[in-house]
Amino acid sequence: MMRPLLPLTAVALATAALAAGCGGDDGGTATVLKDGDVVGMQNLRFKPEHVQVAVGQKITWRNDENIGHDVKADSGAKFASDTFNKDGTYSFTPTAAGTIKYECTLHPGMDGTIDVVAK
Ligand SMILES: [Cu+2]
Repeated sequence: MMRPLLPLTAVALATAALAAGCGGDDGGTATVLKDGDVVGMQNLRFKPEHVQVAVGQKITWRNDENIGHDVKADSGAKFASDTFNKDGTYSFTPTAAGTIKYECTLHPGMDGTIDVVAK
């Protein structure tokens, strides 16, 4: 009787993994940034990790903890900050629609995604 249950369990787990999406940390849903919103850096994470902005809309990151962080694009754009400390900020303005993947080079797993949409 137990044997038929195993494949079902595997399917359920695979489905759950797919549903998580986008790294699994933010449910895959992009937070639409408004002018003046910032992406925080806290507990070795970008908050929120997945954002959406329009072409030409400035994105500002702010370090909210007593650990240095940086911001470097991995794909979809070219930017790289110096390391900055608590209350320090860094900004980037995307000029083309697409998906930007970025990271903090100091902390493996501290990654973010920006969906840049046409105005
Ligand atoms: Cu970091």
